[in-house]
Amino acid sequence: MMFDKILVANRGEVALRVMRAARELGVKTVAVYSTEDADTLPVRYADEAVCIGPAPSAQSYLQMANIIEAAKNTGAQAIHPGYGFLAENADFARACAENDIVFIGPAAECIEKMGDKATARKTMASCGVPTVPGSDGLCDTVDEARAFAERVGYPVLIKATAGGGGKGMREAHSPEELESQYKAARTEAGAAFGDDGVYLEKLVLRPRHVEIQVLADDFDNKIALCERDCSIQRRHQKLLEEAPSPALDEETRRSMGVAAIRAVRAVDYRNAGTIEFLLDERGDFYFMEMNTRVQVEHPVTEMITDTDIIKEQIRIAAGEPISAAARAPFSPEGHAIEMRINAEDPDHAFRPSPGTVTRFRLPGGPGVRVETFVEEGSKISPYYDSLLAKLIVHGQDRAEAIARAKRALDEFQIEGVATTIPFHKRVLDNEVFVAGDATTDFIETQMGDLL
Ligand code: MV4
Repeated sequence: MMFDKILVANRGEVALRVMRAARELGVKTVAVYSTEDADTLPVRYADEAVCIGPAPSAQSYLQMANIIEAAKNTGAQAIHPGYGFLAENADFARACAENDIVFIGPAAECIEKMGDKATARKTMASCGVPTVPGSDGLCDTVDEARAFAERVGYPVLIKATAGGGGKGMREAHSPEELESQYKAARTEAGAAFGDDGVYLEKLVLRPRHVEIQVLADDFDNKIALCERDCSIQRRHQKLLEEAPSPALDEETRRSMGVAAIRAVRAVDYRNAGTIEFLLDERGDFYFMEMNTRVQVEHPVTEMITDTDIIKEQIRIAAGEPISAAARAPFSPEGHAIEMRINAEDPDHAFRPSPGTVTRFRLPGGPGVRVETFVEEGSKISPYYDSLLAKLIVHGQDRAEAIARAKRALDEFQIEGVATTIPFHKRVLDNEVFVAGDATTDFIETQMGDLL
C-alpha cells in the first residue's frame, strides 16, 4: 500500500525533487534540516520539517539516530535518502528496518555486496557480466600483484576494494613501478577507508564511462532504462552527462542492457540502481561498479524514457509494481544533456565559491528543465557540496539538444557566486565533444588550461 508520509533524509535540489515526486503520489513529506539550511526551499516545501543538528554533516545529515527519531516522531513510514550522505550506508538501511521504517532503496545486503568492489567484481564475473581481466579477489601481497601483472601485461590499475570514485587507485605502467604503486594504493586505501584491501585490473586506455539505469520491483519486473554517458568528469566529479551515449550502436546498447539485468538478478536487487561500465575504444564494455542509489544524473534518463524514476522508487518501496507505462517496451526518445551548475570557479581550478546569490534568473522555453533549490538571496553554504542547479535539456536529436543547451546557458543568469556555466559553454563548443568522441580524459586533453 502507498505510504501516507515519507521523510526525506537529504537537502538541496534532491530533497526538493523527492518531495515533488511524493506530492504527485499523494504522499505527505517530512524534511529534516541542519540549522544552516533552516531557511531553504525544501524545508518550506515539505509538509513538516524537523531540525536534526548543526551545520556539519557529521552532526546532522549523517546522524542516523536523529533522522530515525524524526521519522518516528512524525509518523513517517519510509525514508528516502537521496544521493550522498546515508544513501549507500548499509547500517542505515538496517537501522530503518529495525525501526519498522521502509528504506527507499535496496536491501542492506545488496548495498554491502556492491560496496565491496572486489566482491562485486567476482559476483559479476560469475554471472556472465563482462569484467576487465583482473585478479581473482584481493591481492594480499606485492608478489601476487606482480604475478598477475606479468600474466595480463602492463599497464595495470591497482584499486581499493573499499573504494569507488577513484580513491585508492594507482596505475602501474611497468614492473619497476609496481611495488611502489601497490604500496601507495594500500596506504591510501587504509587511510581513507580503514580497509587496505586492493585488487588489480588491466588498465583500459582512454575509456568512456557509460552506465545503465535499472529498476526492479517485488513482482519480478526488471527494467533497463537505456544508458547515460558520463565521460565528462574532473577528478571523478561528473560535470556533464548525456543520454543516450553517442558511442553506442543498437547492438551494444542491447547487450549492455542484458548485462545490467544479469547484474540485478545476481544479487536479487530491488529499487533503482545503476550499473557502471567502461567502454573501450573497440566498443567492448566491462563492469566497473554498481551504484545502489538514485544518481544526480537520473533526469537525463527520465527525459528520454518519459519515466519518473523517483516516483518508481517510492512505488517499489511501498510494495507496488513499477508503473505499467515504465514496464512497457520503449525506444529512447530524442537526446538529453545535463549540466551541473556548481558554485565553483572554473578559472581557478574549480575552487568552491560560497556566498549569497544576488541574482538568479532561470532559462525556459521548449525542452528545458531545471532542478534547483536556489532562489535569489539564497546563501550557498561552504559546509555542503557546491551543486546549485542541474540544467537539463531535451531535443529530438543530439544536435538540437546541444543547441538548446547553449541557448539555455545563455539565458541562465546567476550573480553573487562564480559558477560552472562558462565551463559548460566551452564544452558545448568543443569539436571533440560535438563529434561525440569525448573520453574520460576529455578535460585534461581538451581543457588543460582549467586544471
Ligand atoms: C578503470 C579505468 C581503466 N581501467 N578500470 C575510476 C573510478 C572508479 N569507478 C573506476 N575508475 C576507472 N577504472 C580499469 N580497469 C579507468 C577509470 C577511470 C575513470 C572511469 C570513469 C570515469 C572517469 C575516470 C577517470 C579516471 C579513471
